[in-house]
Amino acid sequence: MTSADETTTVPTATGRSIPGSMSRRRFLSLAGAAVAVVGTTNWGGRVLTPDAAYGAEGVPDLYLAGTDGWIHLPATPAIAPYHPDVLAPSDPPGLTTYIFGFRNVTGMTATQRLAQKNKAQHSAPLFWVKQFDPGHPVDFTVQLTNLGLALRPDLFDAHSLHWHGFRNVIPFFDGEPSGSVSVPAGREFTYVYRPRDPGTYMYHCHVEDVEHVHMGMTGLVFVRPLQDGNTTLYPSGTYLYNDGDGSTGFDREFAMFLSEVWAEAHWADAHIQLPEWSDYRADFSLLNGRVYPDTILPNGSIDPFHPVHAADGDLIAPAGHPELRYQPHSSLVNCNAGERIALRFANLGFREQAMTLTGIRMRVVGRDATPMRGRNGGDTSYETETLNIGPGESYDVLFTAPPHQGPAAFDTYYLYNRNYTRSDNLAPGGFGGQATQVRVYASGVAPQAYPNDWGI
Ligand SMILES: [Cu+2]
Repeated sequence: MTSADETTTVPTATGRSIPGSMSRRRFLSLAGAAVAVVGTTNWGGRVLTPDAAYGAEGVPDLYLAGTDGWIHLPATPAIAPYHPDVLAPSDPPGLTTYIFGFRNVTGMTATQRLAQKNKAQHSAPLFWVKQFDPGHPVDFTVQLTNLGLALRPDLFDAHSLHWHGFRNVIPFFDGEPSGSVSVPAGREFTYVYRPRDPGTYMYHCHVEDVEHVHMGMTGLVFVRPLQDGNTTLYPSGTYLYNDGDGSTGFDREFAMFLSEVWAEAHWADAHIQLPEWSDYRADFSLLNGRVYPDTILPNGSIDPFHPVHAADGDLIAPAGHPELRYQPHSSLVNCNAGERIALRFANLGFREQAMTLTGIRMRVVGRDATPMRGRNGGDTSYETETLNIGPGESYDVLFTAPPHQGPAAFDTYYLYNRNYTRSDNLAPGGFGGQATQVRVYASGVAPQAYPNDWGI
């Protein structure tokens, strides 16, 4: 996904912009002279010497690995011969679909980290960072390594990290491979971020991005505002934006990441075939990497800064669901009546989606990491029951949990794609899709330890 943030002005060799009236020949002549001067005086002849590119050093805030792997989607009805894939490993049971993806390998030993080859997850690890504070300037660093593809050693593709819609100061850390660096197999690189703009973003590998994104190398990242900690504007002290009035304060937050699986393309990568992308036809619509009703099953270990894994570094499946070992993100929203809930939506499938929350009004307070404020600061937020989310877009919405009605312990509201072929994936009785539940309790849901935490 190439986005506008990658387009910047091009400085000349002398650091000046090019006057519009200057001819190309004149510019080349000046630039050549500048290089010659710099080469002989300032840089001591290093101008044309290849030099290695370096990222940050030291312990990174987060360490991600790119590799391949397998996830679980409903096996029936089958899409012969593509789904389920006959090459899927039998351990854990239930795996059906070949993917490329990321893993959180923060704090692992080298042995554990290398053992995560062919153990990618989808969606990619959810993480967040605090807005850069000029008063306490601390960079956020993410190290990325490339473990290679176990099933396709012939595909020696690099991987990269690209925060979609994110304003990088320089393109070096952008991750778009023709304008910045990417990470070949066996190597590592550390990205440095100074997030200036709070909001919800998505990140993805930008190498062969139609393929790598669709194969699963994508997830959600968000930036917390500097206003966080202010308990005067809103009691929880947690906000979506620096609103100045508490209007984006919330009590709980849930990421809702939308992606898709075209079974034939995933099968093709596993079987050394080339998919014809103009035939694109998503068979599955996923919410946080799962399809309903898997979306309401428990989280795995998803706190990015306190990861828990098996002794060999592998992910631990949610209790009773070994097939979901590599899809750790739940989409179930648990809350108490009266609480204000933030939903962070991002879509990195290739189709527009329409997410409806029945019975509860949502207020859109942010789009594409931009608060809903006009040029004069006026409030442009709006209420809706349905969000139309195009590929590469993000939405921040708030709702207030309605009073508990009972008699059950919780009231259930459905959040689903109003295109029923995507909440049910075209097939009766088996293929779930982009749907989940909001469960409102009278009280007793504990505070969240991290986003998407159930509080139970
Ligand atoms: Cu990649």
